[in-house]
Amino acid sequence: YEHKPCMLWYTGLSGSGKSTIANAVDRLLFERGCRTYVLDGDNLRHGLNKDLGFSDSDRVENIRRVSEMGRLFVDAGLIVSAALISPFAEERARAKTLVGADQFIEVFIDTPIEVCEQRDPKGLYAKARAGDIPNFTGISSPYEAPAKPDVHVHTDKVNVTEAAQQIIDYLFRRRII
Ligand code: GGZ
Repeated sequence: YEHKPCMLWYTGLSGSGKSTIANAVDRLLFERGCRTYVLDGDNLRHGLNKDLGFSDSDRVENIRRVSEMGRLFVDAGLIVSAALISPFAEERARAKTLVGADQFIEVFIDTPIEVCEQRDPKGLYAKARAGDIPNFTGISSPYEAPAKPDVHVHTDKVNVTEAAQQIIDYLFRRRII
């Protein structure tokens, strides 16, 4: 299968399902024979971005590094998935410019904070509410939802399989795959 390189940029709250959906899409693309790579914010924070915390300026730097790295993989011809909260519209716009507007696909994983907090798979929301995690997105740090995402995934209406298919359908329509 032939495909065009691009960057799928997943944005959404902690616990919204970004990584899960990005990995489901990546698997489908891989099965089609696409060359792909996943950049996960939480994973990268254990290595490349170990020195960064969650202040506004550290998040800006986190997003900058991931976009620069993503750009290298796109240049190498891959379909890159970046899953980061990326709470600031301005930084997402910067990433889009850096990667190239026509190769950048903003995917909004739209899960209401009540649902994320209910799931709380790592107990982070409970800790943030208790004041044990400062600058927690959605609680003590802002999240700017995308105004016009390329793909808007309503996770209260679709499951992971359907969400992944919605993104694959978009890539078909755009003739990327
Ligand atoms: C938000 C935090 C925080 C704070 C730790 N705020 O659900 P997770 O655990 O696995 O993913 C979250 C991850 C967010 O890292 P990102 O690199 O995606 O964020 S950003 O794009 O804003 O730079 C969460 C965990 O780190 N985590 N503390 N204070 N999320």
